[in-house]
Amino acid sequence: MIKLFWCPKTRASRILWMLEEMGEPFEIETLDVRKPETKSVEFLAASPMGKVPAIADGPVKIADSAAIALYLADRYPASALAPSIDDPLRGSYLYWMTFTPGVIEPAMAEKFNNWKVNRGSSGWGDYDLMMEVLEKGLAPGPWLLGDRFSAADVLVGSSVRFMKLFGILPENPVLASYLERCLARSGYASALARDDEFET
Ligand SMILES: N[C@@H](CCC(=O)N[C@@H](CS)C(=O)NCC(=O)O)C(=O)O
Repeated sequence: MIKLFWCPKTRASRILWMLEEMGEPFEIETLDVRKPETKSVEFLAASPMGKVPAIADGPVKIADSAAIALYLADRYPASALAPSIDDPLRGSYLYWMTFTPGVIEPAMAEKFNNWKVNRGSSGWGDYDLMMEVLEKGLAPGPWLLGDRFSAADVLVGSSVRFMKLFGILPENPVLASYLERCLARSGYASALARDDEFET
């Protein structure tokens, strides 16, 4: 059975959402990333940096939201969260699957730390360019791949929620309605409800 290494109010909520969308059986090992003594040997084998989320699925042990989401969507195709390899949507899917770790998260760090970056030479462009491209990608809707909800929406939707939580999401009807659609999914609602059960 898939095991999710999870800590409340962290990026682990993304993979809990993903698992809820998939409908495959899974179990959760709860830890507190701030308390090293709660990090099991199995968790550290899955997550070399000691970061959540991580999963164990039989012999497969991996960390990092995007790597995990890519793995799960392909490994469990019945969940229909990834276009197949010969589907024309596959390219766009892969682009958006790497947008969170490769573009959104560095751009968030830029914003928080007030870095001055050169849009042309920084791999993520800059925060404003990231927002522009994100909004353009979401504008046709309802999902990044049009009518088709995918694992890319789990990664990007959760990143949009984090940006809102941290007060760096611009007021924008496209972003706001996308976030609303994500939050209305029962899988996301139950993943976030679990966060609320824990005091941190
Ligand atoms: N790129 C990773 C980042 C994971 C990450 O930084 N997780 C934080 C919690 S949101 C963590 O585990 N921090 C604890 C630590 O670094 O010790 C992903 O997207 O999964």
